[in-house]
Amino acid sequence: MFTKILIANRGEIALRIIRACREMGIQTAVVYSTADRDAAYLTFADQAICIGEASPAESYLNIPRIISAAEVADVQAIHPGYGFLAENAHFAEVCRSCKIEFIGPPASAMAAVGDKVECKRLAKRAKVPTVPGSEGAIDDEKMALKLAEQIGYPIIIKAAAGGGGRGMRVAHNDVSLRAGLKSAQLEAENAFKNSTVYIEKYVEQGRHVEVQIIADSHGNAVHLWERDCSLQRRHQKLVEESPSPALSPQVREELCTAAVRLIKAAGYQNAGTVEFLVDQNQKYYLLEVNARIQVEHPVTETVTGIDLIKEQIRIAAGLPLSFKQKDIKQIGHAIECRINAEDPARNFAPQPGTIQELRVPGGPGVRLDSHVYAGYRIPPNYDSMIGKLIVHGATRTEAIARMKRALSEFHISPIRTTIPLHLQIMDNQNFLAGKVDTGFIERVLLAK
Ligand code: MV4
Repeated sequence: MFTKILIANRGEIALRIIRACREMGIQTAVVYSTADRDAAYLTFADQAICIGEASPAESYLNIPRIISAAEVADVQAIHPGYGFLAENAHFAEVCRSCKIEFIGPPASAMAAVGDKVECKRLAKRAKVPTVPGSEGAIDDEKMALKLAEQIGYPIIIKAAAGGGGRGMRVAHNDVSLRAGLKSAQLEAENAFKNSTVYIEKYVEQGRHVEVQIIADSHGNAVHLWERDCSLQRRHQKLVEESPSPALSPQVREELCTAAVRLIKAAGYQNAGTVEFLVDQNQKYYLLEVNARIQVEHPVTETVTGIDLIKEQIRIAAGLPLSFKQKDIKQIGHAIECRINAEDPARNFAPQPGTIQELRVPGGPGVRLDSHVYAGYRIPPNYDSMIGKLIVHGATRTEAIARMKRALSEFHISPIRTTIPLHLQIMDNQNFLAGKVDTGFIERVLLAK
C-alpha cells in the first residue's frame, strides 16, 4: 500500500480524501492556491504545499506545479478528486510517466470514454442501448438534415468532446438544425479545441439516472447501484438520491448490468459513473461516462456501506476489489442536497464572503461533507458548493422527513445558500411522488 498520497484538489473533496487516507494510515500532502491559504482543512493533512495564485490555470490546473509538489512531498500517488484535472488523460499519463500512480482509470480508457462518439461505439458493441442518431460524427449540414428526416424532430446536437451539457443544442425543425449545427460546432471548437458534433433524437422529459461502477486491475468490475440526479438547474445537480424512485427492480437490474458491460468493454479501472437518460416508459439510453469520483458519491456510500475513496486508493495500489457483486446491497434510501453559496432569490448569484455564524445539523442518519466553519471566507474564484448534506432513512419517506429536519437545523449567516430551495423541493408534491425530470426545477420550481 502507498505510504503517502498527494491530493490535487481543494475544498470538501480534498478534506474527504484526507479523511480516508488518515483512516488507512496513509500520509497526505495537499496542494493549495493563495485563495485557499487560510482554509482549516489544510491543517488536517500532514503537509500542505502552496502551488500558486487563485486562478485555476496557476494552481489546481497547473500540471508542472502539481508534479513538482508531488516530487517535493515524495508521494507514490495523486488523487485528483473531481473537476480540475480529474478527467485529463494527459495528466494521468504525465503522473504515470513520472512513476506516480494516478488514482483513476488508465489514460487510454479515460480517453476512450471521454470521446462521446467513441463511447457510443463502445456501447453499441457492448449491447448497451443508445439514443437513435448519427453513427458517428456529423460531416456536414446535408448529412444532418438527411438524418433528421429519418429520426424525426426534436433532435439534439452534441459535441463529441463535450460533457455536462456544454456544446449542446436542441432543434425542432430544419432551420434551427442548420443554425444549431453551426453554433454547436463553433462552441465545441472554442471550448474543447474539437469541433466534432453528432446528433440524436431528443428524449423529452427524461430522468437522469447514473450507475456507480468500480473495477480493479485484476479484471473484476461491479456496479454499486444507481443514483437519480434528475433535479438539476443549468446542468448543475441540486439533489441526488438512491435508489431512483422511477425504476422497477427489473429495469434497475438491467440498467446496472448494462453499465458493467460498457466499462468492461472500455478496459476501465477504478471508480466511474455511467449516465443514462430514462424516459417515461423506463426505456434507458446511455448518455456518457464520467471517469472520476463524483460529487454525489456519498449517496452510494450511504446505501451500500462501501467507502468509495478507500476503494479507489486500494485499486490504484494494485489490490483486488474487497467485495463481490452479490455482496453489494442497496439498503434503505439516501438523499443528498448540495449546499451552494448562491442566492436562489437572485437568480443564484454567487455569495462570496465570510461565514459569520454556522450551526450544522447532526443526529441519526445525517452526514455533512463540508470544509467550512464559522469564520471561513468563501473565495470568489471557485465553484460555489460549500457542502453536501446527506441523509439515510429506512424508506424514501423517512429520508425526506430526515432531510427536512436536517435542513431546518442548518443555519448559515450572512451568506445566502440553496437551503431554502431544498426545503421547498422537500415539500413539493411532484418530488414527494417521485415524479420529476431534468427540466423540472427550471420549468416548475423557478418559473414565476
Ligand atoms: C440528452 C437529452 C435528451 N435527449 N440527449 C445533458 C448533459 C449531457 N450529459 C446530456 N444531456 C442531455 N442529453 C438526448 N438524446 C437531455 C439532456 C439533458 C439533461 C440530461 C441529464 C441531466 C440534465 C439535463 C438537462 C437538460 C438536458
